[in-house]
Amino acid sequence: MDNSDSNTLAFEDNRPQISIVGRKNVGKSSLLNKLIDQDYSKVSECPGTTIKPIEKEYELLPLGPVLLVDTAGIEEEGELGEKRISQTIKILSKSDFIVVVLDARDRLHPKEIELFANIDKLDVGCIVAVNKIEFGTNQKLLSELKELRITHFEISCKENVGIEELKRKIIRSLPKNDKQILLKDIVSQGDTIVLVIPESRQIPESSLLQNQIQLINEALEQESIIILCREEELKATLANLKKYPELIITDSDNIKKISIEIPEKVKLTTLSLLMSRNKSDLKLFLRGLKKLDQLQNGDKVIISELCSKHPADDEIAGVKIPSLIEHYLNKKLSFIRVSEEFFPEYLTDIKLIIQCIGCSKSRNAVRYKLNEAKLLDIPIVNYSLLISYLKGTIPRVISPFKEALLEWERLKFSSV
Ligand SMILES: Nc1nc2c(ncn2[C@@H]2O[C@H](COP(=O)(O)OP(=O)(O)OP(=O)(O)O)[C@@H](O)[C@H]2O)c(=O)[nH]1
Ligand SMILES: [Mg+2]
Repeated sequence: MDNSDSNTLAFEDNRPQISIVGRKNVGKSSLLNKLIDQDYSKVSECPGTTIKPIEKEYELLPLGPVLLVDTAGIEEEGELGEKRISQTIKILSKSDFIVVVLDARDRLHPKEIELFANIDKLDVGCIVAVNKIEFGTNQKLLSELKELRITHFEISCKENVGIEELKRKIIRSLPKNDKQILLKDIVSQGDTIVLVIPESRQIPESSLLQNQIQLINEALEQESIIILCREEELKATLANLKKYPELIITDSDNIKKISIEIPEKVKLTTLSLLMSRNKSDLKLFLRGLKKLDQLQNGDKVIISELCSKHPADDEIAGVKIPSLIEHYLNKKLSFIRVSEEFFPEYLTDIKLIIQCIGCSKSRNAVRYKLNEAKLLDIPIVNYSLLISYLKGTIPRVISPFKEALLEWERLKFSSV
């Protein structure tokens, strides 16, 4: 059965996506069919049979539902090939796990080496399946894999060899669906935390409330003390305490003022940074920030928005961020607002991506955007860190996050 027409990639789906990738004719579709024990994706001896992603929802026991995706071959082939290349980027950026299929008879193809290099840029699990082993395995292929320190599984879809082992390995390697945490890892029992209730127009109210509740819950679970106040009462609140709190969480709008008023030794951060850090990669964003100062007049900068339109979004993405940056750099840039699932293919020569924090989106939706930026080698930063930086409050706002702070220190001494 050919299912090539049923291929809408579900954006907001939180089922882990397992993608089967590789060159044409290596047996990707055969492997998908073997894994699910059905003739689902079309198999033929003709190279180029699968021309677009074929999805299959599957109950991978004992793990649960996953989305298996069979893909087109990765080789370049004129104009159509170009499209498939960017299709590969789309597939990789959405994958939670990747199975690369190779033909046991061949040596590594440059496109396969490029594929491995791309997978390396992502924080994603990967298994290499060397298929058609009944023909015998090319020793040169094995030494090339060894040189790249790539471990592999030997399989034959035709003879049904190694498929069950491969399946078990995939199950063991899939990332666990860990719950997002806001605060737990940075506070300890007995700590006092002051949450300055934001008036934030930057975050939709429902999401704000939900995050504040989670924050309070986590603080209580950690047996720490959490005090809530408005900005006007912060001074009086602190005056009532015998010592400074271990952490103050405030709004990006008043972070500058508060950071001046509160002694350096007190850890201080913003709610939007707490909310965004679990959906993102602070270290990647800090590296992106470093590129901000290098922007020149006319450089293209993407403002990437994920969330459904909130009246405040327009103001932040369309007005606030561009004018803050241009004012800071004293340069005129070319801002392009993008809200598609993937960055449009016609966009080239982008110097920086500024990503919204995705406050009403799943962690995956944000992760896909970060992966895309990594694969395209474009620096990326999110609204939250950018605004803090432009207000001169970095590294102060990253003070509670040890790894991010270390990265910032490292970047100070690096030329990147
Ligand atoms: N001998 C042998 N043939 C295999 C094996 N696995 C797949 N094939 C054959 O290889 C050919 C290609 O298999 P597909 O599964 O269509 O390969 P694909 O990678 O999906 O190919 P495209 O969709 O064209 O990129 C078919 O004729 C399969 O029957 C295997 O383990 N051994
Ligand atoms: Mg195929």
